[in-house]
Amino acid sequence: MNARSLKLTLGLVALSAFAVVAASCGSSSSPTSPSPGPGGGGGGGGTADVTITIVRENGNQSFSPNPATVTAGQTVAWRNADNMAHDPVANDGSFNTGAIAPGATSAPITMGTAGTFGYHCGIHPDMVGTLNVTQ
Ligand SMILES: [Cu+2]
Repeated sequence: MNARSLKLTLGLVALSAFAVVAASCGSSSSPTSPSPGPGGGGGGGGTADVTITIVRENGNQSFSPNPATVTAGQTVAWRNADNMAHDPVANDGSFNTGAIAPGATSAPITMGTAGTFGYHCGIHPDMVGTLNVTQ
């Protein structure tokens, strides 16, 4: 190997090393790794403390469990097990998941205030549930 081809080889190595760095930079912009909240105690993993399943449009049997119970400060999400979109929204407007596609789970919603919250589906108002937030 003469000096010229050695230089060329080194240049290629440097180039491919740069490509690897660039590629790993690109992929690291994907979702940030979830960090467990302070105080420990379950949860973590980016999921809610309590997940309520949307079964189907069926009056007060539309959500499971119903009523659901969560401690103030914890998070709740709704998982849509039905084959149509649903939109859990508090009767008092304090929360609204937005429409949840079939098979999808809403973003976790933090329940900051203790109380009993009735909610319904914004798309199918006959779908009703209750969420008890304890102190
Ligand atoms: Cu609905």
